[in-house]
Formats: sequence, C-alpha cells, structure tokens
Amino acid sequence: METSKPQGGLHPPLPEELITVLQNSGVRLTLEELQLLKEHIHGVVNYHATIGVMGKTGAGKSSLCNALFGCDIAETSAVEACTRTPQEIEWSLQEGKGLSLIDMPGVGESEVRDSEYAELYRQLLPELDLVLWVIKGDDRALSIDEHFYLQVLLPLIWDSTVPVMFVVSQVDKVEPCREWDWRKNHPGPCQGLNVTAKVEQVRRLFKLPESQVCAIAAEEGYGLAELVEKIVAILPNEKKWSFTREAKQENVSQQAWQSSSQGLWESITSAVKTVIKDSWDYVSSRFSSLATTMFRWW
Ligand SMILES: Nc1nc2c(ncn2[C@@H]2O[C@H](COP(=O)(O)OP(=O)(O)O)[C@@H](O)[C@H]2O)c(=O)[nH]1
Ligand SMILES: [Mg+2]
Repeated sequence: METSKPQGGLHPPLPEELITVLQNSGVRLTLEELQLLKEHIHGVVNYHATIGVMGKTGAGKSSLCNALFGCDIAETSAVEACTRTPQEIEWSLQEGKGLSLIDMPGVGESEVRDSEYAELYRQLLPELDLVLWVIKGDDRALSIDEHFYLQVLLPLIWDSTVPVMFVVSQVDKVEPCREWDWRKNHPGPCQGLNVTAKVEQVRRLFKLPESQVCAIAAEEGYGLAELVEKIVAILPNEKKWSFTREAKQENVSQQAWQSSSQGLWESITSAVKTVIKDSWDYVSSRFSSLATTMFRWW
C-alpha cells in the first residue's frame, strides 16, 4: 500500500465504509459476522494504548511525554498499587485523548525493594502496550537502571509481548554541550560522537538491538520523529495506529505514518479474512485496492 501523508487530521476507515464495500462486492454477511467485523475495526481504530514510562527523577520523562503527546504522565504509587489488584489501579486517562501514560516507580529510589517492585510489575505489565525507559544522556551512573532492568523487569517481560524502548534523553546536554548546533538543531561533531557512544553504551549494558534505542532532546524537538518511527516499528500491527493517532503530528514522519496505516490495514484485513473465509479469494483484489482511498486525511 503506497500512500503519501497529506496535511490535516488522520481519518481511518470507518467500519460502515468497509462493510459497504464488502456488501457491494457481493459478499453476504450474517448479522453476527457484521457485528464481529464492526467490533474488530472499531477496536483497532480506537485502541486505547497504555504506556509505562520509566527512569530516574530528572531523566526527562515528563518532558518526553509532553513533547511526544502534549500531555504529562500520571504517577502510580508503588506501595498503593501493590496492595491492589491491577483492575483497581486507577489509570489516569488524558481528557479527550485515547492514551494512558503511567509513571512506573522503581528506578533510582534510595532503597530498591526488588521483590515489591517485581510484584507491582507483574501486575502492571499485562496492562501495558509499551515501556519507555528514559536515561539522561549525560548520566554516568547507570548501575541502578541496569540492575532494575536486568534483575526485575527483564525476567518479567522475557515471555511477554511488551516491547521496551530505551530513550537516551537531553542529548543537547552531552559534552561538549556548547557544540550543540542551535541553527540546525542537532549535536555538533564531537558531541554527536559522544551521543553515539552513549547509545552504544546503553545498547551493550542492556543487551539491546539498535531498533530499541533512540537519542532525543525533547525540549529541542530533536530525535522525536525517529523515536516515533522506531516505536511504530516495534509495536504489533493492531496497536501502531493508536500511537501515531495520539502523537503530535509534527513528530509523525511519512515513514511512521505509512507503517502505522499498513499495520492498521493488515489487522483489519486479517479480521475480514477470518470472518468471510471462503469469499476472501473473491474480494481480495478489490479489497486491497481500497486501502489507498480509505486512508485519507481531512
Ligand atoms: N536542555 C534540556 N533540558 C531538558 C530536556 N528534557 C528535559 N529537560 C529538563 O530536565 C529537567 C527534568 O526533566 P523532567 O521532564 O521533569 O524529568 P522527569 O523527572 O523524568 O519527569 C527539567 O528541568 C527539564 O526542563 C532536554 O531535552 N534538554
Ligand atoms: Mg516528571
């Protein structure tokens, strides 16, 4: 599916539009099948993602969330949450937006209560679609982050599907910080090498592929589009759209938009295939040619 990202607001396909196309193609749907399809399409188009944001105080979590989505994270108390079941934890829903951002406690506290946090994370992780782990670019003391990730979080996410993205933040403060190029808004030559070295250090320390680490300077708007691209790439098809829908549109590149539209379309297509089964061969070509016209912008 090749579509270009026009200006304006995002407009995903409406269940009714898709279903009309199927019916016009001669596919007979029972009421039950219609309902199933509508629910699936409505579910992926309006999916409400929950993102856990981790990192020491001052790492840049609030600034990152503000720069990415235009809203801040809600705090979750470790002690309170531990004494409740996950359903009873109050997610703070951002008014008018389909996204929850949760401040995950645990990193950089004076007393690391591993067993308590492991329990908290065991409860929280199934509710999360993504973990953003923020590490300040000029922070040299990463042993607490490393310990927490390797000893507490990794054993829990090992067999789960929650992707983790490491964000090396505030890279305009990486030495030599006077080198920051204010005109082009990116690191100067030596600073750039040090940012790359920091990203490499984080990758080695946390045993991560390149796709899971990104360098940003939230307050300068640096690296945000690349971060959105990487996040969209690691999210499963049915969740990509919910992320680009909520991200500030200036951070959503053509590539991220393409990839998220494609994910949404593939998720819808697979639901249609499951529901209409044998009739799929008959409508598949008409259906795929629809993708381009369905993904339009207002
Ligand atoms: N220079 C610079 N300062 C930043 C950047 N991001 C955050 N800060 C500053 O770093 C401090 C801590 O950021 P904050 O987002 O509150 O961290 P949090 O405690 O992890 O939520 C604040 O004073 C921010 O203004 C950045 O990209 N560049
Ligand atoms: Mg904060």
